[in-house]
Amino acid sequence: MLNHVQYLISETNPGNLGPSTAEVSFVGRSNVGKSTLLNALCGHVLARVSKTPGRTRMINVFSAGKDRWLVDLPGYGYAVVPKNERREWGPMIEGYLTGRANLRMIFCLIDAKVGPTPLDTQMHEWLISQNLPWRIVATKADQVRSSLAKKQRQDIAHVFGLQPNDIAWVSASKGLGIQELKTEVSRLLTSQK
Ligand SMILES: Nc1nc2c(ncn2[C@@H]2O[C@H](COP(=O)(O)OP(=O)(O)OP(=O)(O)O)[C@@H](O)[C@H]2O)c(=O)[nH]1
Ligand SMILES: [Mg+2]
Repeated sequence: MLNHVQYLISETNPGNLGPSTAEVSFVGRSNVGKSTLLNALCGHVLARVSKTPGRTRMINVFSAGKDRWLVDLPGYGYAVVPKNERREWGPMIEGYLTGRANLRMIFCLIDAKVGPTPLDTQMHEWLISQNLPWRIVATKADQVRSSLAKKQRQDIAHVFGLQPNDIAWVSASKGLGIQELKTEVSRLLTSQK
């Protein structure tokens, strides 16, 4: 079902978004690879990617079928984004994440090489406090030397109280783990809750 994803709408006010039947979203620090992963999952370029962080400034909604959404969110932790936009980030993202009745999963992206940053663990704790569904995805796995990958995956999982196999380990540029994640997203968007 992810082969025919189309851009639907961009919003800064989550209150303006209409209802969906099912949706999944992607959160993480700026530059972690959210937009790139979304493009890889869909097999074509949809979301804007940039060499400079802070590219995604709005809630960008993509449709994978009638009222089935994939939602690309602006990243956190990028200081160069103008102050007023940074101030708006919190209410915008929090409003979105807490306001969606059919949000099936929030994929929390962590840079595989860098590991979780304090802002990542803060976001994770906040999701738990809100009782929202989350899943950890380590991105840019191609950047981790293969001799270190096993230990790094274990260490990242440990920070979130998980086993290595509980986190997705992906590389959008090399295609690693993408098929598995596609299957997972398709299931989330089609299942009867
Ligand atoms: N090596 C490698 N680089 C990647 C991968 N995925 C993304 N990148 C690069 O990381 C940079 C940021 O990617 P984006 O997808 O724009 O990141 P984002 O999380 O959407 O960033 P914001 O929109 O600023 O929040 C780009 O230069 C990508 O090419 C990957 O799997 N491997
Ligand atoms: Mg982006």
